[in-house]
Amino acid sequence: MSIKIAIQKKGRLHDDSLQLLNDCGIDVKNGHNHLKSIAENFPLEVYFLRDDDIPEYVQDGVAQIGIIGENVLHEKCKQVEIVSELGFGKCRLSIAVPRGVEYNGINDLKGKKIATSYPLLCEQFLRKNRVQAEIHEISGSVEIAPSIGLSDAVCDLVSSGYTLSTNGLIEVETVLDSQAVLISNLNLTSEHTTLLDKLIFRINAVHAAKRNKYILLNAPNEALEEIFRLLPGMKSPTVLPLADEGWSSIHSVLSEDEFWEKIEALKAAGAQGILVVPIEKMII
Ligand code: PRT
Ligand code: ZN
Repeated sequence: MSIKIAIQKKGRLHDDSLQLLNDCGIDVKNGHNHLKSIAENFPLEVYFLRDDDIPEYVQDGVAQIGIIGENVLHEKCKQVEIVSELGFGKCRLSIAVPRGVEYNGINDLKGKKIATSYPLLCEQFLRKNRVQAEIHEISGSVEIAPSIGLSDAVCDLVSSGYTLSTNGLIEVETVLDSQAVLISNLNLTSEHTTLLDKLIFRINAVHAAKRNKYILLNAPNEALEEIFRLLPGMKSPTVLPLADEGWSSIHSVLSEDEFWEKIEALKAAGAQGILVVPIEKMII
């Protein structure tokens, strides 16, 4: 018995999806020349598909789980559950207008023509804001639509903003913030649920490891109290006496968000020889 996962065959989510499985200790060959691949050390079959098809395949149970951008998931409007946010494939669906066009707010889109590959999300956004505009669905190269006279604005995916700016467009509204998510079929068998739980456990360990760093430092014993206050650790820091009398070595875990501030404070409290080491997996 194995669980089937659908991931993008090629494109922006392919490498990160495979890398995530890999970081979870699951060996899968890439899908450039295959429709499917069987993992060697986990009961997992990987299907390589166009991203647009993944929500439907997961809804229908052809694959029990899948990795997909929230933008595609919400546009396709299928009945599946989001079980984990994966932190890659980050982008936003935004409305942009040509530079130089006066824009004072969303009401300026009234009666305008908007080109997009995301007609449903664009429509929902306009309706929520009580703006009536004409949506023109196109399947690619949305960013050139205004310059060839096809539309007054675009509703397209943006990550760095480079594509919009080189096409003379300015982002004016965010329709959706998106990232890759793990989705699952709504009617999993108990065997599939058990396998999915195992996979999520590993994904959480990978994510926790990425958010944290292991640190080692030396400090004079009189500074320990202040240093303990700064270091929450997973439970409490490990303290080992050094050969030098009156000194200790302290091991702990710091979260990425507070990392630099804490390092500065630790130095100020008397810490020396601070070593920072990446964590491969972190089981909380
Ligand atoms: O062949 P298949 O249908 O599977 O792939 P695809 O061509 O439909 O999708 P692909 O591989 O381009 O993107 C897959 C997913 O990656 C998207 O659905 C998003 O969830 C996510 N993603 C993240 C992005 C971007 N960032 C992104 N920047 N998808 C597309 N873009 C495009 C955008 O459309 C625009 O053309 O990149 C351009 C903008 O990039 P910047 O950096 O210039 O702003
Ligand atoms: Zn696609």
